[in-house]
Amino acid sequence: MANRITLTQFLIEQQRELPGVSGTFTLLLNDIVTACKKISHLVNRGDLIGVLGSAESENVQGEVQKKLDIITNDIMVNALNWTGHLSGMASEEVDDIIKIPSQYPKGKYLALFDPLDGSSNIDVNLTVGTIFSILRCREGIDPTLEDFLQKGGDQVCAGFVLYGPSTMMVLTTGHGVNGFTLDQDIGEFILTHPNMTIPDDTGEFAINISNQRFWEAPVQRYIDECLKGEEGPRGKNFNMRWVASLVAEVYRILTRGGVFLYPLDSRDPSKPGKLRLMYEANPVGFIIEQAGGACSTGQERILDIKPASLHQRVPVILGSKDEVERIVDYHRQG
Ligand code: FBP
Repeated sequence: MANRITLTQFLIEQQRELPGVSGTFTLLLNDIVTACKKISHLVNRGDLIGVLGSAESENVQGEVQKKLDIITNDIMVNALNWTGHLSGMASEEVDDIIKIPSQYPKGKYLALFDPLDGSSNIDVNLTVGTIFSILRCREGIDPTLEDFLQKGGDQVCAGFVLYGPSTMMVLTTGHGVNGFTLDQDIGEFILTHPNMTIPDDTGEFAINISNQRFWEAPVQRYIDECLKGEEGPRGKNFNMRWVASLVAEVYRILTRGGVFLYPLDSRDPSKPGKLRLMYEANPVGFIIEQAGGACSTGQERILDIKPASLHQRVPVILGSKDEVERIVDYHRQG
């Protein structure tokens, strides 16, 4: 344990190696860390403090919100709006851009977040998380929607926090992927998983198979071949997992490889997928690529998409590069 470093020390040392860095970014990340520590505490206490269950209200996605969806959103907003590092925010739980109150200075970054990912799991005590994406912005302005609609490839930083058996943060600033475990005794995230990388090959897939009848032919073909195992064209057996928490699926893939699909399906043509581009697909896509994996819609690289709206949904296929490329190839073949 002796030489393990804290997240703050890691960031400061990483920033020292980068030209022209002011340190504001490290302060912004520390604000996000403080918010996630508060959320970790609340999630852990659950029914002891009455924060489980539904809030009887709907978000812009038309989903019934959990009490913790709203509470965690407020924690993120209140931890970030006064600091002077941001010009604006966007959240899965809020329809429009979240403006910085006029009494506070505005900074040179934008923060986009899913305050409680996997919220359908919160009442059944399974892993949930917070996902965030940081973009650059002209300093001191009131940002417009156009300022937010930047490609995922332009992200400055992306991360997620897992509230599971242990609380972990996974982070990239475009220089690889590192994992940190929250030491509850000292209240600090400690670097425990340096330079996380995803094996190119895998024998594990994750998809909600109950939607199979709605999938397109390329995904039907891919999953069918996996299920046929060593008797089939792949000549090897595959295992399946589905946690229904994107953060948990991505962390498993960062740890032991695998491929995750929430593909396009025919249920509702106005929704070309379930996951949201700006605060789910883009941040996990950046992390996956920085760890040597790939992230696609099946037709195009997620990080190349020019966003059209704040809560835009996209099909997501991510993980071990060889499998993602095989699925993309099946789409090309039609
Ligand atoms: P939210 O919980 O933030 O709405 O995220 C969506 C999500 O829960 C992902 O975390 C997960 O991968 C997926 O939806 C699960 O979908 P389904 O309920 O269809 O299995």
